Amino acid sequence: MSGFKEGFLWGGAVAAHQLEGGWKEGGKGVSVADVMTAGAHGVPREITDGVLAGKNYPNHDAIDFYHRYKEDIQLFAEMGFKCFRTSIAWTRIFPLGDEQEPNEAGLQFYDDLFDECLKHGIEPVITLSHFEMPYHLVTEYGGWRNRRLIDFFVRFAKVVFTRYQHKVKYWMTFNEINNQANFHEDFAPFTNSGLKYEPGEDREPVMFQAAHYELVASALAVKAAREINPDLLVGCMIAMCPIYPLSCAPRDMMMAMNAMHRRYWFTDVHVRGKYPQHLLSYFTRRGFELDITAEDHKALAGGCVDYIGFSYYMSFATKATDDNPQLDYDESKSLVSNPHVQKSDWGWQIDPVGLRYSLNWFWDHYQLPLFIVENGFGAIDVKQSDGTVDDQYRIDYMATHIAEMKKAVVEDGVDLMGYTPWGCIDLVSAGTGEMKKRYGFIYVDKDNEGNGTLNRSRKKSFGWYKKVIASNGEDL
Ligand code: BGP
Repeated sequence: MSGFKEGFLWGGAVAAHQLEGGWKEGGKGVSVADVMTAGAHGVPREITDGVLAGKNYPNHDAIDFYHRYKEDIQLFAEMGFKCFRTSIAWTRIFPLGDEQEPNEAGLQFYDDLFDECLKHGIEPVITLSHFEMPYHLVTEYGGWRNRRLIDFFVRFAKVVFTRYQHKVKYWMTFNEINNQANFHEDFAPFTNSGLKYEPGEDREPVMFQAAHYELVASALAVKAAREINPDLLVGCMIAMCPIYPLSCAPRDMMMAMNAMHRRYWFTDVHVRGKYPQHLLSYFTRRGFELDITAEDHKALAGGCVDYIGFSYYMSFATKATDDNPQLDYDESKSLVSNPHVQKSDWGWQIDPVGLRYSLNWFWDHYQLPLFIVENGFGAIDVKQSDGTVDDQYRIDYMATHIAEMKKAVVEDGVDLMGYTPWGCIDLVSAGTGEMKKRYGFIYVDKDNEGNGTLNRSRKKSFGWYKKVIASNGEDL
């Protein structure tokens, strides 16, 4: 093959809660994203108990895509997007999460949005759950620590598969499901599973239990999609940060392998429909008694995904230490800085070769089509008086990543479906809640405090990406 295949899905990616706003419009309920305050550089977001007066919740209004989506899709079309990845806010369809009947106004919003995309020849690529589950499911049920969530999620999935089956072909179940492997931080497990840990609670088995219920729900959703319409393709979505050994010392190599096991076992379950033995052995060694039934095993085996969607921003590195004789990976303690790569302002290690490595790693392990559904460079952009932004650093980041992606396809033979850079229009950062950590080709006039006209303008990268798409990745 000389380049990317015909029909390669060039586009951009966002998530409902990070751009829609309209948090109370059209009957929408409160999601977990609506109870997270804005953070700042080095200051984590706070997860509050409900929505409290006087706090700044940036997702409530975000960039007002809810009202401005036609203008934004017009700009995506101008860049030549073939697809647009977004999520359906669960709380627009089931405001509380546990109702029997969906909210028609919410369903209508996504009908209109998808129609608008299709009008421009842009194919919607949809994530079912992207850090925005109904908050009511947290307060009433304890989030995904409760088995009952499986039914609520599958009901939601069936409703939207049925409704949009002729408008949306590509789906993903849970965004970056493996982030919650970092159970020592509050943010990742809360956004993924709605888990609020009790003080002193042994967090690790709680995380594994919640992840198990999510994986069963995902598998049942995949099965339901096939029954509703066999043309639908449902993938998983994994946050990929390949973990390198800091040195070639054998114990560092082993540590890195264990780390990959512990961060990426989720993919095994999604793709192969069963748990890897190393994890079952770990459960036994640690004495974890999880609620995993024979029915669950059957469900997992019956709902293997059609493709692997993944995000790629950076690589990690790890090393063995004397105080860790079993070489167990703990994401809050086991990572070290890689001296061979640069870092972004937020400390994210910039490693284009790691993308080629990741594509090969997934392909070797699973032989399923791959889809890069997030990649990009979060930076502080400076808007010039004419509204433009000279974001050459973003172009450099993406050009080097696309060049490595091309090597994986052309030289290594990886089957890649498409590429949707993250935050194709500036939006609220998930990790920090800031507006000033920007990823877009399109600048949105809004600051961290919520001030600004919300006007959209084209950055330098806008014209660059348009050229990349027009040349099918040849002109970088
Ligand atoms: C991924 C999430 C996105 C997005 C992106 C960038 O983890 O799927 O929702 O936000 O990372 O992260 P951040 O916004 O923290 O810079």
